[in-house]
Order: sequence, then structure tokens, then C-alpha cells
Amino acid sequence: MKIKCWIFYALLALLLPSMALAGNQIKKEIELSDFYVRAVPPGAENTALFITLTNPNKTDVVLSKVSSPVCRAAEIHLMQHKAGVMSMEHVPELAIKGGDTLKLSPDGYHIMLIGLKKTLKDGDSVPVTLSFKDGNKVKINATVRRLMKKMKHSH
Ligand SMILES: [Cu+2]
Repeated sequence: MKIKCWIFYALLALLLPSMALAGNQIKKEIELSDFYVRAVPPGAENTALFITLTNPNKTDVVLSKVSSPVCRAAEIHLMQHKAGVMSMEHVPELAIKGGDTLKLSPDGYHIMLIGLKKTLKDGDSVPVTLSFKDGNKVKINATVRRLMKKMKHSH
């Protein structure tokens, strides 16, 4: 009997870490699509990046940091109507709920590229690194596009 018990615990000790590992691997990577940077006139200091983020997991995925070599800083912003006035607010992170798709747009969440180091022309490719709270990092190349809709900046 004593030997059987020992084998049981030894097996359990062997199995537990591998089970935890399998749990991690089940987590699917967030899907990024339709990403683009808004073209701005030469000399413009800021522009915005838009992405559609789809979370195929059951749990939330949180975007916590964005960076790009084309600008001094990148911030997650939320465009809001406040007493009839559109204003932008800096939010520290952006949660994409399990099974949800979040589409960034000029009148909602967007990523502000602040302090542009060069003029971004229509068709240019902008490298961007997205860092998620779980430690995952995703690199994308967003194409610069002209947008029809005007975006007012009031920081
Ligand atoms: Cu903004």
C-alpha cells in the first residue's frame, strides 16, 4: 500500500506542471486586422493608428503599451462626447473581452502617435509594437492611408 501511494504522488507531481503548461498553450494569440495610420499634412505633430482586435480566448486580453520608431510616444486614447464637445482622453490600457472584436476608430478608441519624427505619406509603412499585459508582444506594419473623415484634436 505504501508503495502505491508513493507512485500516485510521484505521478501527480510529474503531471501537474505539464497540465499547467498545456493550459498556457491553449491561449490563442489575439488577431489583428485592418490596421492603418491616418495620413497627415507635412509638419503635423500627431496622427492616429487604427486596428481591429479580435480576442479568440475566453478570458480578457489587455493592451497595455504601444510603441513605434516613427514617433516620440504612442498613447491609447478614447474620443468622447462631453456636453456636446468631442474630447480625447488618455487611457492607460485597453481590454478586449473574451470572444469580442474591438474596432478602433476616429470617434472611439484609437492609438495616438505623438511627436512624429518624419512626415508620413500615403502608402508608407509604419512599424508598431503592441505589448499586452500577459507579456505577449506583437509587431505589425501599418500602412498610411488618407481618411475621408476629419479628426479634430483637442488634447
Ligand atoms: Cu487621440
